[in-house]
Amino acid sequence: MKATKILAILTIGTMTALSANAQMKMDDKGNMDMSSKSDKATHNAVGVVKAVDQAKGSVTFAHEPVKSLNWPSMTMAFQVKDKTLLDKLPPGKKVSFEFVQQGKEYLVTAVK
Ligand SMILES: [Cu+2]
Repeated sequence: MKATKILAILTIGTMTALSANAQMKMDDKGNMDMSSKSDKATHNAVGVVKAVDQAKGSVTFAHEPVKSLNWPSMTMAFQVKDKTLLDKLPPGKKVSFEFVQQGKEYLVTAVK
């Protein structure tokens, strides 16, 4: 039953991502290379670094809404794929970053 629920959530998430893409197409922003068709969708977000845990390799962001996941703005922790990414994440800095879902966690894969 749990799997069914997760599948439903994923389906809604995909639909949301597709409609977000359609809107972007109309806006002609040029950033259309979204991986909504892959299993491991990459999400883009903007957030302010609130805390960094070097030992755990995690970062807490106060992030803005994430359309591709239908998330409102919130403060939450992410794991980083590579601890060197933490060098780009001084507390207080506002960055845009990419992340993927990995099991129950969210993993930052790139910081811009
Ligand atoms: Cu969040």
